[in-house]
Amino acid sequence: MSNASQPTVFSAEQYFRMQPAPATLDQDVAKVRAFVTRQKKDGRPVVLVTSGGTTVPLERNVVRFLDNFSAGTRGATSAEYFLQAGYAVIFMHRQFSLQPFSRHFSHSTNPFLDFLEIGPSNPMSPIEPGSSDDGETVKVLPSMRRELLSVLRQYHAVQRAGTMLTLSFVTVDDYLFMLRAVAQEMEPLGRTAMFYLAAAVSDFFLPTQKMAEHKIQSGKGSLQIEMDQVPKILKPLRDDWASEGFIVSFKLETDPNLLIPKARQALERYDHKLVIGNDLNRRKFEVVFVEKDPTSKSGYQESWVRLPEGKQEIEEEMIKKLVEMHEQYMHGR
Ligand code: 9Z3
Repeated sequence: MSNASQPTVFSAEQYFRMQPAPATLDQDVAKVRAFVTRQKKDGRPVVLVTSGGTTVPLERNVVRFLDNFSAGTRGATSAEYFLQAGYAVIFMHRQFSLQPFSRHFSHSTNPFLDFLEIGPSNPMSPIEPGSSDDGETVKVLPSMRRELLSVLRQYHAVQRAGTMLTLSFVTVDDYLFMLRAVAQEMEPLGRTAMFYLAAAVSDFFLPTQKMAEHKIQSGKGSLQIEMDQVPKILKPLRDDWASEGFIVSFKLETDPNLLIPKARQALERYDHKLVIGNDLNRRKFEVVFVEKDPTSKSGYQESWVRLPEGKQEIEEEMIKKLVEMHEQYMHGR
């Protein structure tokens, strides 16, 4: 694969006319509408958190696809801190990527089967529901109880309050159609809406009409695929779908020297509130908030957010700062 030749550049409108909408979009939109109406009535700010990577299928009957590294840690962690700060969260994530609360017991880093044990069921209540016939039951290891209890309490509180709506996408098409539809549904929230776009979205896609219908066959030498550019969606998001919302996007780079110039370029192009720059290898320890600032010589203001000593999650600091910025924005400052 190379990007030597110029890929076709589609406008967002062309893209949405050309690509297929996800089959469950209408159902998701109905859920978002009901959720937004309820949160607006309750006077809660709403944040759309996007999380995880998008795929780009190479065949219509998809066997192979292009993917990326994102596990959805940033999005799932941030969603918890937004909930703690009193926000309602629309959590739009890549199917099977990390989710708020359950992320603490992910199958790869902290498998939940490892902190369960089999023990005798309570002899005082011989018909303990859920126990097996031979008097055994499942118990949580004493060493894990405190952690599990704390996460479970928060999870149940959010469920009771009805402040989180979870949606999922797989492909970049799903993601873009869903982002547009959710943003349009959030329009009535005006300035109380925040968009926190942490998903790692592919820059390239393969238009349906250029896609092989069946599994690409080997035996014909090397595989050549030319992809087109995904349209720049932040522009219509800012101009047409969520003109009043507080839009925060992320810029990911692997060359630290590009981080600030690229974040500034994104602000210039899309005119949203804030770009959070992160370097792939340093993203859990430091990020940079880049904003426009007409009073500074460069026209921009950068402030680094770093993981404080003794803390585990940089998202705690990031969300604290964002909530303050959003409050000022909501109050017209
Ligand atoms: C990010 O930069 C996120 O912070 C990460 C989080 C994907 C690095 P993890 O899921 O990683 O916690 O492992 N997201 C945005 C990446 C992106 O696609 N940005 C586009 C770009 O850089 C602009 S929208 O061009």
